[in-house]
Amino acid sequence: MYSGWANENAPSGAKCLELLEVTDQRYIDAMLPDDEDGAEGGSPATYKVEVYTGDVKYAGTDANVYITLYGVEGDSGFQKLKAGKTKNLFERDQIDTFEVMTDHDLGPLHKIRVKTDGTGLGAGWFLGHVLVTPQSLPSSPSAGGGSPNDEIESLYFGCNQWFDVTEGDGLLDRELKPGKKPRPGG
Ligand SMILES: [Ca+2]
Repeated sequence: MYSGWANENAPSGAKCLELLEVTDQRYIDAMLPDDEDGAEGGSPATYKVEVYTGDVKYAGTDANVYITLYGVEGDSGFQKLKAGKTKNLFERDQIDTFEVMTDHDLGPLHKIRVKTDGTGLGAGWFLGHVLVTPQSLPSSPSAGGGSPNDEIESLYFGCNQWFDVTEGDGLLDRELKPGKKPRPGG
């Protein structure tokens, strides 16, 4: 019967079209990353973040701490500061070092935001300051493997305040601006 022949052909024709579309879409998707090469700020960046917990009684905390870096080219997003290995973070008079990674270079940083979730016993935290140092990317692994490039300037974000609902202004969320590192005895 002609109708049967026609009905059999129609779906297979449609299938062919679908396959073509899928192939097309995959082709386009595969091409997209290449097209983005010319886009601004496309390469990922890493920032070394050093957090100094103040030398004050009960300064340490076991609460979770989060950071956002703000640059002229965008922000890092809300990121939890966590250690690669198990370590008691954010204890009194202690420096904890982290890496914050972003999908593009943020440009000159003008602000950071630090926040704790206030969890755990004695959740209060006295933050001394935060140092942020943009890291140069290992574009070509060198044989020497020493320090990356020249010295890159660290940004000093002073705080010297509590992140504690029962201390000071009670804030658990602060924005810090870069400033001059106070000289000892100065
Ligand atoms: Ca701790």
